[in-house]
Amino acid sequence: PGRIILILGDQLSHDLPSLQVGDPQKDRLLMAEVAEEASYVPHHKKKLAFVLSAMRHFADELTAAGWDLKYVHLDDPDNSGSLTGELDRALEQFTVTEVLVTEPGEYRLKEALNRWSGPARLTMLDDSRFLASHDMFRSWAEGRKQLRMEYFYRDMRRKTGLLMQGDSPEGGKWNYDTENRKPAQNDMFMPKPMRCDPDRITQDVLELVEQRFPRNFGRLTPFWFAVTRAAALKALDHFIDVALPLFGDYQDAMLDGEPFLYHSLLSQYINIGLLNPLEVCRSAERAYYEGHAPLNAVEGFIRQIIGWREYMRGIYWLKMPGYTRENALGARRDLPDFYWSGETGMACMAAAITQTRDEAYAHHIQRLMVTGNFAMLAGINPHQVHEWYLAVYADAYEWVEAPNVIGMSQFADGGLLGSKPYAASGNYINKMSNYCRNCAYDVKQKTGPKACPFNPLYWDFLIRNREKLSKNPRLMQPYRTWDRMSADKQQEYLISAEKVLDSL
Ligand code: FAD
Ligand code: DLZ
Ligand code: SF4
Repeated sequence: PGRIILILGDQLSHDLPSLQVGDPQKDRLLMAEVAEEASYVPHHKKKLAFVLSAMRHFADELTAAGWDLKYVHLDDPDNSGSLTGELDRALEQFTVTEVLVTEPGEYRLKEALNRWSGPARLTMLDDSRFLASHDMFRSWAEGRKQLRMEYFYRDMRRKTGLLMQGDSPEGGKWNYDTENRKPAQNDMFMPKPMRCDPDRITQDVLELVEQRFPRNFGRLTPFWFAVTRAAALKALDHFIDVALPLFGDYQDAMLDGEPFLYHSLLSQYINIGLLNPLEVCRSAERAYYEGHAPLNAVEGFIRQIIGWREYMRGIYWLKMPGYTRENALGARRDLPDFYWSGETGMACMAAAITQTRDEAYAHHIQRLMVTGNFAMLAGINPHQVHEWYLAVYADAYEWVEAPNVIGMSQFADGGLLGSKPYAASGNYINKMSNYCRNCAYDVKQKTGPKACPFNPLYWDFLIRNREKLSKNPRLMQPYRTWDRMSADKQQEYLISAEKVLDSL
């Protein structure tokens, strides 16, 4: 007798381990759209449509490749609402002794599958689409006093041979980040992301999402994401052609009216399995050796994928369960409503949030230094911040989102992931963007009703958390600056901050 192979919504890869070991002559595939996965957070409408449409396209490809596949639709009247429930139903229909699944990306679902006790044995395979296995990351992390992405990244360079000349990094340096901090200007030529027209399948899904999730956050149309591997490969080529050469220079830049700049917009395709992270890196590396893109761009891009992305996943599995509830700074305030409406006079926040609403996308510096920075400075409960990020981005899965939010952006893990909190006043945002020109607040004013809220909140954050943060060598300087201020000035900052916080 064959097996049932369960394929999850973010496992849409033809080289998935469970498909590699499976036998189309004997085994049966199961894919299911279920309420539980569609609602464990209130996903953005575009994210729902993206996942469901990509699942349906992938199922068609598998069937065309000769697999016997059972596909359960969300509006199937017998749908049990959960993946374990669908396994139970499939096992009533087919007698098998083994269920095969590639390890889920999220702890929540892995636990649910491990707890499942059906009439068949469940075998879980390691997900080979990542470079670092759990064991490899654990042994790398063990025995280190401090975990630093940079050293992990160098190991991944050596392991993959990406941008390596023998044992040495291409160009003599491992990291060219210092060249990647230019602010952008509006008169620059801006590449546009590749847009795909929705086909019949996607149109059905768009109707379904509007009908089943009318109140979810986000604008559903225009919907232009790639939903097949072939289209995602085109999006990859398009990025390499038009944006990669300047990806490095403007990696940290933000510009009003330009949500995408020189970013790749590939994370949602990689995370769902339509693109393989290593193939993406090899394409970028090829562009460097062919003279199409400079080293600072290509190294920076590759570092995000084989460095940060893998590192985040390692931290997640090292620290779960419990990681998403960490709250090292004891932040308790509720997430302000304007994270859902975009209605705020802060131009930088309004831009990041409305763009998130429209596109299910914001680039890294917006996520980190605008919405993330504000939440940390204002002392928003990190679990609520985490749930927001997990819901609103098309690329959001907990294994990558939680370390970025809880660790990198909120410092809620107490500094496991970053050596200091990414806290910044309006000055940083003004340096890296042009948002402040059209803002209801004045970035130059430090206190008072017109002052940029980031300014007093920055000091309030440092003072509120002085006991926990003042020993951090990288924060010595700001605490010294504070101590040199007059008592009146200090008081003005704290009163201004209180007014901002009261208004949230
Ligand atoms: P590019 O700027 O073009 O970068 C290239 C690729 O590098 C991305 O596609 C992605 O695969 C990878 N990458 C870059 N930065 C990171 C990072 N910090 N961690 C992991 N991979 C990275 N990324 C997600 O994939 N899912 C998330 O849910 C997510 N949540 C985030 C939340 C916060 C608070 C922050 C600060 C970052 C988050 N990131 C997340 C990381 C990063 O912001 C996104 O990967 C990136 O913005 C995706 O857009 P892009 O494909 O245009 O990226
Ligand atoms: C994100 C998502 C959504 C919205 N819907 C489904 C679904 O209906 N069926 C499914 O198998 N997977 C879905 N997914 C992706 C899963 O949530 C994802 O596989 C787990 O979170 C593990 O990473
Ligand atoms: Fe953002 Fe402050 Fe600049 Fe306004 S002034 S855009 S709130 S940084």
